[in-house]
Amino acid sequence: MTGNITFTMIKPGAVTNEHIGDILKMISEAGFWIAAMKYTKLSQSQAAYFYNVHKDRPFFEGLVEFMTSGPIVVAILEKDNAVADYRRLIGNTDPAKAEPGTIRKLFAESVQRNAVHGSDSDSNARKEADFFFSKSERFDRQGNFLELVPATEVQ
Ligand code: IDP
Ligand code: MG
Repeated sequence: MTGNITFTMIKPGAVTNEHIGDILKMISEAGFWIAAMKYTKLSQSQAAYFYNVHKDRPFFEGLVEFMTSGPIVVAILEKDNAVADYRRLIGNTDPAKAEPGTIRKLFAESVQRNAVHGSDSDSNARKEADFFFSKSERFDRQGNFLELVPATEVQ
């Protein structure tokens, strides 16, 4: 089976406020299969690399500090139209602008401490998934290893 995937992190804040269970429940009920998952903590260099696209933004230093401040949950989510559907489920970056019922509206504390990450494109989803998980750590709904299209073919 070829996965249509996105990548998520439950960020520090949402983890220490004990929202892991609430957020995973919303993810499952929205039809996403949790293809891979782990509990980890980002190093300074991992956080800086992950958010490299934002390195010149005024919020970058604070973002790296926040993202390394405590444990996170990282996961690969599989579903048709995963990237767009997950962005809809999490809501706007700024919880004040997020739709009611979205994960960020419910659990974000601020624009920075906004509960979860969601990939913004298929190619970034693939890069982010490969950054955290090996081939033997991701599974499809039948319990087999999740086969993904070669990274070079992901737009
Ligand atoms: P996204 O997470 O909705 O894709 P991005 O613009 O990619 O939003 O920003 C990455 C992360 O950087 C956000 O999720 C948030 O934690 C943080 N961030 C974005 N904009 C701001 C800001 O204006 N102030 C503080 N933190 C911000
Ligand atoms: Mg983003």
